Amino acid sequence: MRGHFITFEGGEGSGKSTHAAALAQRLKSLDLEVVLTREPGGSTGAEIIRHILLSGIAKPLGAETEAILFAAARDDHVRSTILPALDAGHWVICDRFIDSTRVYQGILGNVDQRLIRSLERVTVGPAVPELTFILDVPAQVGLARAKSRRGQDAADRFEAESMEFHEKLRQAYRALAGEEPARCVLIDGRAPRDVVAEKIWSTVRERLHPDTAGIAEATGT
Ligand code: T5A
Repeated sequence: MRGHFITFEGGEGSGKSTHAAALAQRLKSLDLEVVLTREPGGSTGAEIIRHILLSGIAKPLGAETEAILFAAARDDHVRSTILPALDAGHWVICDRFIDSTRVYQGILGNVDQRLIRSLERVTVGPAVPELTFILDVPAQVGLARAKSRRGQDAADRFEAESMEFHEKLRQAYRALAGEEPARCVLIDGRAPRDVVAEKIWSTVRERLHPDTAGIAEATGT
């Protein structure tokens, strides 16, 4: 695995897609090869499973079955998209990954941690993120943003959960950031977009040195 793997996490409407795309753009401006992807989805098979999960038709089967479906999608995504890109030395930026399963299904859905960790071991293999940005916004702010973005469309399976669910989700992400400080960076997502983007960019520069990566790529060192 020669590339770099960065993930974005957080509640609904916290700004993950916005900032994953902004970071991808910045890395591309340095002539780096970047793959911007998302979960659930990011490969043909996983996009089919995304449709099943977000439509809510799997909800009656319970959180454990949903966790297994997210894992099936991840397995396809990791094998078809993420690992080939990392092996080719590319930068992979993923909108949601393992922490979403840990938090949504593990903590909020009460799925046994041993099952969550086993599914993770099987699906992720060497594709462990080096850096994870957790965008933190109050549930009310995130849901209002998500609602204004989707317009007249109906809320999906998880967005439609209660305010209490989304506030617990926020607390679970904050706790996770505290448990894994070497990988996870908690970012205040309430700040203006450019402030959030600068914080993300300075962290990536400090930890993964993209400015010199382009030179190394070009010279094969
Ligand atoms: N899920 C996923 C699980 O339960 N388990 C799993 O293992 C996985 C992988 C995915 C759902 O699946 C669940 C979690 C999710 O519920 P999704 O459609 O991919 O669903 O939805 P989300 O990931 O929640 O994405 P959203 O699009 O809702 O939120 P984002 O990406 O966090 O927010 P973004 O960037 O689209 O921004 C929302 C709006 O806010 C504005 C943007 O312009 C946009 O309009 N915005 C800001 N406004 C003001 N200030 C800022 N700083 C702003 N940043 C963004």
